[in-house]
Formats: sequence, structure tokens, C-alpha cells
Amino acid sequence: MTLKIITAATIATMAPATPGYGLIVNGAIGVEDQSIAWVGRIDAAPAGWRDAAIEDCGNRLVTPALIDCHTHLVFGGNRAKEFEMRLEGATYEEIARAGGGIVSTVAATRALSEDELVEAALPRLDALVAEGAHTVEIKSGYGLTIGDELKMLRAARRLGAMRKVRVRTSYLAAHAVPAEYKGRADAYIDEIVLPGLKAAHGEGLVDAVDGFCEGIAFSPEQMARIFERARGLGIPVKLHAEQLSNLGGAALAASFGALSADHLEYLDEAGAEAMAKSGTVAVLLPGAFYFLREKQAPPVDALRRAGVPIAIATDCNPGSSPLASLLLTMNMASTLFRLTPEEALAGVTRNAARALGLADEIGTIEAGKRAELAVWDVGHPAELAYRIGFNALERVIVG
Ligand code: DI6
Ligand code: FE
Repeated sequence: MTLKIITAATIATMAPATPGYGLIVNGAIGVEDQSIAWVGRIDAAPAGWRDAAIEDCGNRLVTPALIDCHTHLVFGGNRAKEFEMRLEGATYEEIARAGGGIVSTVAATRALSEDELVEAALPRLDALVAEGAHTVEIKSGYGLTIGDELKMLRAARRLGAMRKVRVRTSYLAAHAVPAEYKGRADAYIDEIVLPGLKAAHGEGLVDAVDGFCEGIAFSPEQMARIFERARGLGIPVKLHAEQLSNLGGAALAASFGALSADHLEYLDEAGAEAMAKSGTVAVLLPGAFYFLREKQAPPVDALRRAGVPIAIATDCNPGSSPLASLLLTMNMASTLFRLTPEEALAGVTRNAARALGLADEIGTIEAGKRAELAVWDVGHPAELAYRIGFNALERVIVG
């Protein structure tokens, strides 16, 4: 049994019971066998810990290691060309309807082998890790055949083994209707999405089932069919909902006890209340809002009033959010969505853990959680959301 004490000038525990960041000045974290045994002031270390080894983080801030709970990190190619088209006046939806958009990344992703997908995604993962991320969710959804969806999920799992990060996978075959099924979304669901889910689940590749509920993608009725199947297999669900219009996707997700509903720019009061009732986390994605120059911000006040936990994530993807920085995501959440720096930090720690079904394991610095910590060269946690293009990470401590 190894006992270790980690000390720092300030610890932001993000514990829900403590107001604010759960700050402890001259703080210490007792770690036993990879887990947090106690947290408190160094001068209050429990008896029995007098001889523990001490790792002193000095005059720094310690937070929970960061969590990116919504990414499409695995894909082929990029969409810089489309970015140029948008600058010449085309909209995201127009490009999607003209056969660009998600479907063009599908062609580029199908063309790559599993090895090549891993190689393409690794620099993006490394960018997240360099800013203190230790848990990253990765979705499929650019394969859209059973084989290519499985290939993406296997690549995602391999990324987790190549770096010291926990990767959680989401099956997102209901991301777009591929060209070969144009106008036949229901057949695509029956012939690809549902059998692909069974195959991916059988290989242990699915931690959650996701979908894109939107006019350019799948209807709530179609998503419900997929969620029924997920429920039958005992897999939790989440949903891209209310990003470009309000189809009631969040309420649908909530009716299936979804872990999260994501985007939510067009969410209404009733949707927020449904999410609160089911404990569904709102995952806000300021990178996509910024990059698509959306005008309608998500209803943050309605979410607060209803008591919906708010997470934020990069949505790292080639089309709507080519963003691989959680620190910039925090800054954007504050500047664009008016989240407080404290809400932004909770959004990439405590609430992001909950959006992945990992709230019992990670996301706060509390007894019983795993010791996964980020050490920052800053004096106060508000500095993390405040700076732009500046990485104050000193190190990550795991276990
Ligand atoms: N919503 C998004 O913002 C991304 N996927 C989704 O369902 C966009 C993905 C892409 O454009 O490639
Ligand atoms: Fe997304």
C-alpha cells in the first residue's frame, strides 16, 4: 500500500457540496492506491499519514484533470476548402445539402485505414492532452457503413491505449444519411445503424449511443427507434439536439434518461425542464457556435433556472468546430455564452464527468474519486478561462 500526499498553494476541488470552486488554500490531497483518500489543509493531514511521501506542487493551482466530453476526433482529411466557401457566402446547411459537409468527410474517412485514422487523430489528441485533458470522448459517425463505423471506434480505442488518457466511445452512425441511402433514412437505420450497433457493442466498442437530430439528419421518431435498441442492449444514450432548429430532440433524449443533450442553441423552456427531470447534462459547444457564426446562443439562464448541469466541450470535428483546445473552449463559453469562469471549469470537470456517466469516478477532487489531477502555473482558477492562447499547464498527475 503506497501513501502519497500532494500539496499545492491552492486546490480547486470542484466538489458540489462546497460553494464556488471548492477552494482549499495550503491544500493537500492524500492518495492511496491511485484513489483520493482525503482532501484538506496540509496542517490537518489525518494521523497515519505522517510518513507519506510528499509531492509538492509549490505555489500552484491543482484542479481535477480536464475532460472533453464531446469530440469527433477521429476522421480523415479536413474541410479548409469548405471554410473558404463559407467565407464566400455559402451557409453550413447549403453546403451540406450540396453534398459537402459531413458527407465529404465520410469519403475521406472511408479512404483511410484504421492505422491511418489513428495517425491522423493523434496530433489532435496530443493537443488536448497538452492542456490537461485526461478523459476524452470520441464519436464514430464519419464511416456510415458497418465496417467503417467499427474502424473508427477501433481507432478511438487504440488512441486511448497509445496515450495516458481514458477514451470513451460513442456510436454515432446516425450522424448523416450517406449518399447511397439518400432519401431513405429509415432503410439506412434498419440496414446499417441498428445492425452496426449490435456488432460494435459485441466487440465492446460502444460506451454510449449518440445521434444528430436535425432537419438535415434524423427526426426524433427515427432517433427514438435507435434509442429503443440502445436501451435493449443496456447502453446509455446522448443526442446532438436543437443545434440549428428546435425539433424537441432534448425532450426525446430526456425521455430515454440520456446522459446528455448537446449543442441546444434552440432549446426551449420545456426542453430544459425535461432535461432537469431526467438529470440529463446540457453539453454546450461554443466552438461550433463560433465557427458557424451562429446568432442564437443556448438558453443558459433557462438551464440555470431549471437546475440542469452544464458541461462544455470542444466538439472537435473538421466541419463545424476544428478546435482542439479545452482552455479556449472555456474562454469561449464565458465570452460567447456568458458562463462564469467557475461554470466553465465545472463544465470541463464535474459536469463533463457526469455527461459521460463517470461522475462516481472522476471530475472532482473528493475522497473516493480517482487521483487524476492537473497542476497549473496560475494563482486563481478564474485565470484558466480568462486567458486566450496561453497554456499554463505544468503537469498532469494520475494515480
Ligand atoms: N453537429 C456538428 O456540429 C458536427 N456534427 C454534428 O452532428 C458537425 C460535423 C461535421 O460538419 O463534420
Ligand atoms: Fe458534435
